[in-house]
Amino acid sequence: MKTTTALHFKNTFEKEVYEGLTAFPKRLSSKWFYDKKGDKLFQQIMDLPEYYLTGCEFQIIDQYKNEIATLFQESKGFDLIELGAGDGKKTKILLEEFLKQQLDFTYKPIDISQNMLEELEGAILKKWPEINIKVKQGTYFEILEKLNNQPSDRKKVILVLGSNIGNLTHPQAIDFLKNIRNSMAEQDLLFMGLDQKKDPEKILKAYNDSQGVTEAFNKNILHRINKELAGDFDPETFKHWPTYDPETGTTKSFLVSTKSQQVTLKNLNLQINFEPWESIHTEISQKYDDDVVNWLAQEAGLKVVTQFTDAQSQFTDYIFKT
Ligand code: AVJ
Repeated sequence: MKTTTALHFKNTFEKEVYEGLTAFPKRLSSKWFYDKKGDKLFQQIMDLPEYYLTGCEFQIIDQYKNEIATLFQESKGFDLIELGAGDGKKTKILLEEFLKQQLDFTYKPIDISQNMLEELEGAILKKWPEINIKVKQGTYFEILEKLNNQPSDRKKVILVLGSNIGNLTHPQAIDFLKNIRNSMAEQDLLFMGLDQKKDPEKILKAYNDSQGVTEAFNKNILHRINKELAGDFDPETFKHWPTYDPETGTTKSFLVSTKSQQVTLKNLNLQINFEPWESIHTEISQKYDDDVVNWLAQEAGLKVVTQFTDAQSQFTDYIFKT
């Protein structure tokens, strides 16, 4: 019983869930994974043996921290702005190096999750009380908007680790990079980690781990809908299904209904029908190569100036300038 009256949504979550589940094919955005439970599950994912991304980038940063610090340093000081800081596990290696080299810097971690930010700030100040840290909660978009509206002459280094932009399609990634570029002056740098194309089997395992943590992470979006929109999804009747297309480098994750069923979301006054084996597309995790990265950069008016990779070229951290 779809309502015939005008629809009023309390927030973008309601609006996007409504639009995504009444569309064909059905979809839900991966940005809704990250409630309190989702944050915890993603932290568990980063510790999984199959989820090689975190370990690879950790290793790269640890190996090249000295060179990286030299590229970032600036006599008048710099602001390290991290988009999607999470628990800051990899960034802490850099912070430690900057402190060791007595660089003048301010750390500005930004995350969509206030929880994660509070934990991060607490952990950092406990370890290094002398650090200059200013946390900010918000989406990438809101933060970039703010950066653009408050130009500063201090050098900015923008950090986006963990292949976080892999959740965007190429056109969305170009838009995002253009936005970042608009906030960058000549001296500023963008440091971005991007997961590379590799053995499809290895990629698939990273999104389908043996302990089922990624499955729980994917299904958490259904639990969240149940909780926040008074829904009656039975997550057990959906199958976690990641795919990897080596031609495009796109990993896609789905939730597939194992039977014909009807789901009600009371708060949206909405009933949704699922055909047997009908899918909900929940995430893309794009994999890259140097050609694609150079193309994206060029489209956004950026240039790759340096790059660091691990011994097996599984993951690469790129430094871009305007
Ligand atoms: C945080 C977007 C980089 O796509 O690899 C991990 C999220 N999803 N396992 C990724 C994720 C499933 C992750 N990013």
